[in-house]
Amino acid sequence: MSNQPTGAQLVISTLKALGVETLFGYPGGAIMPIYDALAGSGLQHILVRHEQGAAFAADAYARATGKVGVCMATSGPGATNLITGIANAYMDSVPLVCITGQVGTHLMGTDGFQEVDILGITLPIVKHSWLVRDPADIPAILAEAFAIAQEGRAGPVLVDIPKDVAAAHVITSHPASFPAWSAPVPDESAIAAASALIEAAKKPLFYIGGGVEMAHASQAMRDLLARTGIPAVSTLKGIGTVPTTEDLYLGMLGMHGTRAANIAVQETDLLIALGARFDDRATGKLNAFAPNAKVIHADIDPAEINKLRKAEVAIVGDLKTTIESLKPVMGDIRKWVEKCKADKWEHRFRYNAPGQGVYAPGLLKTLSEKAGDKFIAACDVGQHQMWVAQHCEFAHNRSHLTSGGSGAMGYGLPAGVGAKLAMPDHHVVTISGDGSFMMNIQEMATLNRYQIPLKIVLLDNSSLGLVRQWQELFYQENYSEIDLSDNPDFVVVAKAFGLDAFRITHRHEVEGAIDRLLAAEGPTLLHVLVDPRENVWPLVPPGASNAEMMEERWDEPLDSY
Ligand SMILES: Cc1ncc(C[n+]2csc(CCOP(=O)(O)OP(=O)(O)O)c2C)c(N)n1
Repeated sequence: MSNQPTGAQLVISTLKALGVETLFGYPGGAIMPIYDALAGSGLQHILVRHEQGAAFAADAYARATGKVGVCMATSGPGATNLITGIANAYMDSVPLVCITGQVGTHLMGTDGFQEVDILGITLPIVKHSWLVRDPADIPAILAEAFAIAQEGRAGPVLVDIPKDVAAAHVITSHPASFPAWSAPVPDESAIAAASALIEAAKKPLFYIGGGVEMAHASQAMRDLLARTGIPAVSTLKGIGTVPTTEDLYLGMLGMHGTRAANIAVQETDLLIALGARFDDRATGKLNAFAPNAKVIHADIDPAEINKLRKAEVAIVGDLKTTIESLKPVMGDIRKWVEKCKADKWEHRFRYNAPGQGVYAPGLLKTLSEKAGDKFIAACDVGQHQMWVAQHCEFAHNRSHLTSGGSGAMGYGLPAGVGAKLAMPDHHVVTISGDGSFMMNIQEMATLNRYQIPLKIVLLDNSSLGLVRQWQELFYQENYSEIDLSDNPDFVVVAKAFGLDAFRITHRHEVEGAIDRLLAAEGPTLLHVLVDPRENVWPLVPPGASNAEMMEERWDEPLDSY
């Protein structure tokens, strides 16, 4: 037996050298040499129960920490099970390194057992990918993979390693280094042009996207807000970049945005887009979006500039530097700011819903208030996700983890696993719907195995609520395949997985239940029965302009929940 390391051993030692502490995965035939090298290595490997869970958990780990997430899977079905998670990270620009086993090189191209061309399949949803042919290349390839995942606009990369390459002994390996990358410095003349536009604007507005936090620029953004006094709206991914309680923050814009945010976008004369990509959920009908505004667009990715909306001034480069460099001498915008604040107050959410049933928006508001500054929400996809975006308070950045671009149901539970491991001293809560929860329900076993004290709030409306809402509003109440009234008893299921679990059905139980949930020591599920007819408001109908928001109408006077 050679004293030289195998390719697999190099994978493990290089991951450690690159600073990896935790990774998520699931073993199988083609990746066995790597799992063999992993045992006893000191790396914390979390054995999830489905590879999709590994990718989502690694994604949330990356979002919560700002580091690179790492996941592993075997060839064939193991690798394809990662795909939804890879696409999710790609859409939301999350740095993720995915390592897949591949069948031996002599079997590649023969339709060998568990062979799939994962490089080919993932081509449109990765920043870069490698098929390793020589084990000596492993350190250099992994170093490059980590660099590419993080640099510029972050995203997922894939390293596919055939079994024989992993098993082979290496004679000499290339060092694990990759030239340091530094973000392009924004052009000074563009910064000056932007400052001039801001100085001249009567109704400027910040449009904060997820890119600000990805650039580690949240504090700079908070300072810029304080320095200029310009109101701000955010995208779904931008939530938490500035505290949601901040006076100048008007809320999320777009389809389920706040009325104040959408009014401000309609009226602004200068939209300052920072790390935002003019996604259709944010803009609504594009040619009616910010109709009176000039646009300043700052982004690390030049491909975003002028993609959907022409920018008067484009600033390509590191967003942190851009935001810190913007130092306009502000004109008098007091009237505009007062108007925005008045709209925010006038159109504030109300929580006095009729009836005694649990009102989900009120519950979520109470949850975030009780969890306080250490609250981190890992959301699933549906009505509950939009309610979290609308009604929860987020005091710090990286606290709102959601599948924004891809909208992948099943994200919430594994994302909670990843986030709680990353931030053990925070109140990490997965907020899920009954449909979404079922998609990765098996990860409760992961919580139990490692006794990860994640808290789960399951908002159960016995249906695919968001789809039901659209069918009600836009398909003449033709309810097609959205009924989940034959759900299992989730409290029993959670207990069978080893979690503590309890249920509430009435409004008066909310406070006590949240206190109990947050105080619980182990992984705990709170099952909440909510009214299946409840809808998310406001709503910009598909294809409409953000000015055309549909609203809920209540007759009772407005008071607090
Ligand atoms: C993997 C996946 N499949 C389908 C959809 C389409 N979809 C979006 S929301 C939704 C319903 C979600 O239901 P649930 O998780 O119960 O949440 P609710 O809307 O009831 O809060 C569906 C089916 C999706 N986003 N992701």
